[in-house]
Amino acid sequence: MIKDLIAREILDSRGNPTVEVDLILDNNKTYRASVPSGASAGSREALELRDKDERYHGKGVRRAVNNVNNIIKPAIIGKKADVVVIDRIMQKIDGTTNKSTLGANATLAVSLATLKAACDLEGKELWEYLSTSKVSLPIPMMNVINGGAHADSGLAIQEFMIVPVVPTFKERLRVGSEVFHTLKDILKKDGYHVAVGDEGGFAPSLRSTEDALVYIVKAINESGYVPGKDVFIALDVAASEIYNENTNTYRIDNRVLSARDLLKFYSYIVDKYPIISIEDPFDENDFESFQLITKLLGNKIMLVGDDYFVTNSRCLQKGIDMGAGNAIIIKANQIGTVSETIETLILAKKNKYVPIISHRSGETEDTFISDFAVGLSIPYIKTGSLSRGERIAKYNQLLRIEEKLLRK
Ligand code: 2PG
Ligand code: MG
Repeated sequence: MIKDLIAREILDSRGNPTVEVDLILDNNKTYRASVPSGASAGSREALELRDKDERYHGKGVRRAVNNVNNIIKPAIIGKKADVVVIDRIMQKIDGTTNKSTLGANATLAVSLATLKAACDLEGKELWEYLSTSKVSLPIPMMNVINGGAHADSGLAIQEFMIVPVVPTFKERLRVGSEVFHTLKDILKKDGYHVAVGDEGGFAPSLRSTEDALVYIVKAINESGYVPGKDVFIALDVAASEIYNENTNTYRIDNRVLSARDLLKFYSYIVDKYPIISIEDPFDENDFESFQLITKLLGNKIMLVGDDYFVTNSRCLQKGIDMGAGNAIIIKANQIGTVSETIETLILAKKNKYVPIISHRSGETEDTFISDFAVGLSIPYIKTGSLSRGERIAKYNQLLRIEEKLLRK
């Protein structure tokens, strides 16, 4: 039974406040969870409640913390640690479709802490507790060059990721790390800065998208791997960030492109480089262009909806009905509870949308997404580059899980 709930304001990897919760059971054990935070958030995401006062440039989360301590706590004390039940109670108290009363940062922290308590009561690890069938280790999409809202590299595309597809997770991590360090060397040799952006990837002032792609292919080759065989490339354009709604155009590589011209550019780079997926290729409200690119490139690559779908089953259903996209980013804080996250995941799988679990650009040391990836058999994980502790913590957790699975 839940005996106590303590929420507090902690800092995320960018030094901004976020919510952490300790849930205490009547056996006096404590279960801790914290929530991440996005920079290029979709407009349909559940509300991340911020204080908007003088503290922390308005980013304080004392209201969300108070909602846990004063509203959620009295409603769940004495209840069993059952995540579906606790989520429903919070949804009912909240009463909105986007968690705007309590804040999705408040509800997700409680939801995750409840999940951790429930699985410990069964003596299981989180990934074991979540698994219903055969589990597998995900393929990482590692964000080695940062642009967009995550860095001041000047690159329009937010994330250039390498995707090592070698057999074990341990080897995928090794390949990723080797390519990352080769990339560092060749960027340095050409006089570029190799400081890292929010997700631990480099943020060099490259001239264009193609320049970044060329460097990545070179780094894969020079590391002794074969681009398009051992290692692929994934892109997150986060196109809402480069979209101008007044002119209905996109700014990329010092050019201003219509959706149609942008689509031509995507077709061109997909032909030329070993790209396996493009995330949020157009503005989050332009489902028609998303539908069109899926029609044109859907048999070659994954067209991934992040801001389009925001881990929300209603938004995903719209994509399914239109044939827009064929893959989906899963981020628990976009919807605000564990059970709704899993509902969206099930809907995606049922309709053959490839799920990709993801961190946020503002992260904490909580590694729950690694366990989700394995336990829920999610084939891909986006959790940043090969630097920064909050990213590496997720990779290291996957190493531990794989080791345990191989020992079985
Ligand atoms: C994204 C994410 C994570 P943010 O757009 O996919 O990489 O970025 O958390 O800033 O929304
Ligand atoms: Mg994204």
